[in-house]
Amino acid sequence: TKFERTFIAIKPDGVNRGLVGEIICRFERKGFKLVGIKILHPTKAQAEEHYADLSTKPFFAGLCNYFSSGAVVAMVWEGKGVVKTGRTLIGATNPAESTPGTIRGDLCIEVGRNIIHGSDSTDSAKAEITLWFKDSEVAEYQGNQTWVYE
Ligand code: YYY
Ligand code: MG
Repeated sequence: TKFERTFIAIKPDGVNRGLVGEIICRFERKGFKLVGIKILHPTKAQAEEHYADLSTKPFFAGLCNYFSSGAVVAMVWEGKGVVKTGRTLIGATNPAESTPGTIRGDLCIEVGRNIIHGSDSTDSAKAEITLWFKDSEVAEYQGNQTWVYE
């Protein structure tokens, strides 16, 4: 495809708080294209694999318990600069420091309940999309790109 992709997951607190539509809306209205979406309840092992880079951190066990504690909405979003701009839409890791106007800045309070995950680089995006999605679960379609891009 022409544009890069990122992996976005609405964590169990975001799903249980009914913030799925709100979060999708922010990516959609920006102009990014949703090319993969599903809801699933991750196993502890899936959470540990997803967050493997953080396995030495003191919060790792709590993080994996939280991530596997309920349903997660896993998504693939596509667009120019979507990895970096997606992180900007999400806001800083600690919601106490996330700017108002960002997803975390507007919708949550604690770092351990920060409602959303987004890939932090194009390399991690590729790895995370592969971890959570089969090729057949990602759709190609035209979308509104002739109106979003010059
Ligand atoms: O990519 P991002 O989610 O913004 O932060 P990471 O540094 O990758 O950490 C992943 C996840 O771990 C974070 O969203 C919340 C949790 N966490 C935590 O509970 N306590 C910390 N001090 C740092 C991160
Ligand atoms: Mg991260």
